[in-house]
Amino acid sequence: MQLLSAFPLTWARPTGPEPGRIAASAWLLLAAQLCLQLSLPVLPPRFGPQQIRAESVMVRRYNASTGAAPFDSLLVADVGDVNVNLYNLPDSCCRIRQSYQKIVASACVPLTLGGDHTITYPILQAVAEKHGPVGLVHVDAHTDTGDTALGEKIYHGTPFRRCVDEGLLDCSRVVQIGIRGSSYTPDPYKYCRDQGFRVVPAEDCWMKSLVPLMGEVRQQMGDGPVYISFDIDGLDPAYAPGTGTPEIAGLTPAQAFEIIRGCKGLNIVGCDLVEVAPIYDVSGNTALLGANLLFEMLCVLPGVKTM
Ligand SMILES: [Mn+2]
Repeated sequence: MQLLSAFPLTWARPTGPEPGRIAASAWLLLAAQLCLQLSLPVLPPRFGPQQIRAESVMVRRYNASTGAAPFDSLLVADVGDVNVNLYNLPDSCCRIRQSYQKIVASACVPLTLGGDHTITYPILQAVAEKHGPVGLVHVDAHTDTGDTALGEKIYHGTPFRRCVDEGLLDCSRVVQIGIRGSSYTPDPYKYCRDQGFRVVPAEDCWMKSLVPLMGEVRQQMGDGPVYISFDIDGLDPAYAPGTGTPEIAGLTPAQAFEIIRGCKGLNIVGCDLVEVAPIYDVSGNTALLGANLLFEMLCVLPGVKTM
């Protein structure tokens, strides 16, 4: 049995830290709740983890569709939030990296609730330090490979460029699915392709099953370590309006299930679900979707038995 043990972390809320609290909800693993005081467009996702937790009460023990029984197979714990520095983004990344270094050192596979997509960068620093450069299944409307914004190297549009800079990705084992929308440059995917990433635009996903695509992705990933980073804006805003940078004509929830279920059998070493921004969807449906996608990720982790 793979051990996913509870790990004491401090608990950060927008209203101030309560050191030492470990949330008691049953199944979610970790929230890196990145609060960005200085970058207004990405402020809203800081409330994502708590709303995903709230909606996760509707998620049950077994996956009736796939037969996966994660709670009969793994020790699953919500280990609370990573404490971040509200006034310093680089220091927040440092704190996230240090927290995840402890988590991966204790043989946990972290599933992270976001939060701003920036968090994937320090998480992958810790994950790659343990496992070496990782393959990446990245679902998103955007490639998140920008270089800078207003001169800043760290924000939610740059995490995967920073990961490439630091050698954290096995670039021939990177796939980006659902990419679309208007861009700042005439060929926005050039950087990704130059690195060896496979870019799958949303147009290539429209009105079709993604089961064949995932067969190719499993071949691409091979036996090496794989990280899944799922930006909720990869889905169409009709299904997931609660996000800061929506793009029309995106993936459907059924396609999201096909992508995640298609990762079964891979050597998954971590996952995240990011960019849920509750203020844009007070109904909670986006967060409910996020909670279910995290459950699907839990169901495809190595060691999960089927009924
Ligand atoms: Mn993103």
